[in-house]
Amino acid sequence: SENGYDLWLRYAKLTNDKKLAEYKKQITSFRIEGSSPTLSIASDELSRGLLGLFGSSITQNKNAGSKGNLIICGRIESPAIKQYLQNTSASTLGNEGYTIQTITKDKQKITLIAANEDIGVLYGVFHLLRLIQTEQPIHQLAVTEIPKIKLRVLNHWDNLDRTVERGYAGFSLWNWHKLPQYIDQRYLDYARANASIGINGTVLTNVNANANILTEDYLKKVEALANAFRPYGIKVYLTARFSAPIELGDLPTADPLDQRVQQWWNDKAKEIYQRIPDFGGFLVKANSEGQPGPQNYGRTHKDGANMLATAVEPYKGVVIWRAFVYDNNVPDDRAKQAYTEFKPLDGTFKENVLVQVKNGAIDFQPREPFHPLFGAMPKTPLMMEFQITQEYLGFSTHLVYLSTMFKECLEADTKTSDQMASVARIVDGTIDKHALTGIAGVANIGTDINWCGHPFAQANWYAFGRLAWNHTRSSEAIADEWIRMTFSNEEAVIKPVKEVMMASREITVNYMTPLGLHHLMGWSHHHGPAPWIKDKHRADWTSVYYHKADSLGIGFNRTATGSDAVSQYSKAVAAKFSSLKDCPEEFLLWFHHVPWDHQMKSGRTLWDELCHRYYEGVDSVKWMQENWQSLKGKVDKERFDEVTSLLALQYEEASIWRDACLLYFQTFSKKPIPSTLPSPK
Ligand code: GCW
Repeated sequence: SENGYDLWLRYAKLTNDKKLAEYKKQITSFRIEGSSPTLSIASDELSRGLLGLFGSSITQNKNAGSKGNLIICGRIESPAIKQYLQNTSASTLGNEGYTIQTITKDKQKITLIAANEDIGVLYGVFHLLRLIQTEQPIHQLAVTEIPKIKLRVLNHWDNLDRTVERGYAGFSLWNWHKLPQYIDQRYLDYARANASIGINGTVLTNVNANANILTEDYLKKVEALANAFRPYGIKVYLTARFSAPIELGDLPTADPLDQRVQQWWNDKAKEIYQRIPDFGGFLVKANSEGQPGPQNYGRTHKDGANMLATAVEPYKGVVIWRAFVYDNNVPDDRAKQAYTEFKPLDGTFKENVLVQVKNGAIDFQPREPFHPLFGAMPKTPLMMEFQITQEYLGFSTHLVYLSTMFKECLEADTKTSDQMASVARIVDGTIDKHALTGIAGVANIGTDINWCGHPFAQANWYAFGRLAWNHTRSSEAIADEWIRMTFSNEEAVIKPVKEVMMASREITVNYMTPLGLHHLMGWSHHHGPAPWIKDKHRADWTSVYYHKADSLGIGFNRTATGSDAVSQYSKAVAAKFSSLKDCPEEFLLWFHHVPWDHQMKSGRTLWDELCHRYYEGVDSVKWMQENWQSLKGKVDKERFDEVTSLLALQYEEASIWRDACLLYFQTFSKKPIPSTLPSPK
């Protein structure tokens, strides 16, 4: 049944007979040069993929000299591959890159998939299969692919009791109870899906960390997972609870400058690497939201990160230290804290430390300006942290394609260099010449049959991987291939679905937090609207802190007359955001407290514009529903019905968002809802 378990790897038989015939002519068999666990996965994938797509099986040739048009896969160093290879120097491909070339020799057509390492071959196999899945021509291929970012990692916020913080797709995949003996097929399917999009690392555990993961009993289980993932090119990382030396080691302190503490971590690292020689390293959330950290001992993030970096250094491990820090005892604007704490530490971290920065300075909002740390720490590799799970974007209930949001941040120009210093070019090491680079996505994966809860949430996992490999890819191209692989190659399906996906994030921003509003979500759950929440627990966990609506207007003044958070950006960017006139309207209320009568670019007043946005957002969900209905009979009933009900729920919730926010803000603006409202998207 079409329950979504197969993700984008459905390999449904091609329905275009003409194209099918062409592909079949082009590929009559395949051969794998060499043998290894990774190469057998590549071989299985080719057999399975081509069987599905062609509807008939393809033979595997064991020996050279076979006739017919064939695929040959293997390492560049293998003589059987080398003889065919055209103008590709192995040195440019690195460890993970690959080349796919069509070679014609004595009337024989060979599709060559070659790489320095086996994992590159597997990536190349997925690439070729994707071309066929999406009905692209393959008769004259000259592909060279090299990832732009080195560490492409999922962050699972999975707890040891299998609950998932901010997870909306069931429970954690990791069945700690049955590990290490029992390797669930699901682990392999997970690894395969990740390999198909080039993800090469996974942090198994929540950043709100439990020290127990570092005990021997758990490390055995982690080792079993690492062994299962290794052939798919995926390294395992763990979160390190900073106080673990106290909790597990009976030490009186976790002070990073204490020699016993250092020794404890050195020993722990040694123990881990004995089990898992290619262990990726540690991810750490310290001194944030109550988590322990070096500041508990009067030390800095640098001291903490470098201590762990020293421990994993002999084994080539890395430390990924999060810049998401905040503390309610810091009275300043919450948006400023990460920059305030980290910027002065630039240049003090060891070489195997990356600082992982969320895309925006608050917290994974539907829209945020890029984080001011990007471009501000040239001596430190900054790793991007996106959230794939939709904590503030309707959970797995709302259809929101996040690629456009990821791209908006990646393409933002920080103006911190003479060159075009987009966030992407900082993260990928181009601007500051970093070899160690990384990007993380907080996973939206769980035990739900379809992995992600919403059939369309799969597209966000997919898009994250595709962008992590190559951030210059367009959201539209990514959506196009995902739809073809996941649903159908029919234009009547692709067009409406792509339109819906491409518009979906802006629609969500409109019905949740338009014009730069943020964090209006209900306390703690972060799902529905609660713009009225104040003074519960702490100021900056409440909505009124962020929107600051009053009788004069609405918005957070972050200019020099307010919190001055703008000054954390480069001069040029700060000048733009500071100016009421030049500030892009999508960030207006992020940076300014604006009078209700302020005239917007549309000619409407701010209040009327706000009403327009909220109504437009909700009406556009109706438009999404209508589009989806046009697919009846064109996609399988199971997923059709599922998305139909989810969109109905989304419509209901979008309406609640609009009504709750407008009725509440109206108590300040004291203005009527305008009589002319926009027509849907
Ligand atoms: O987004 C917020 C979440 C917390 C999360 C924290 C973080 C893991 O509400 O659940 O904790 O950020 O990123 O550390």
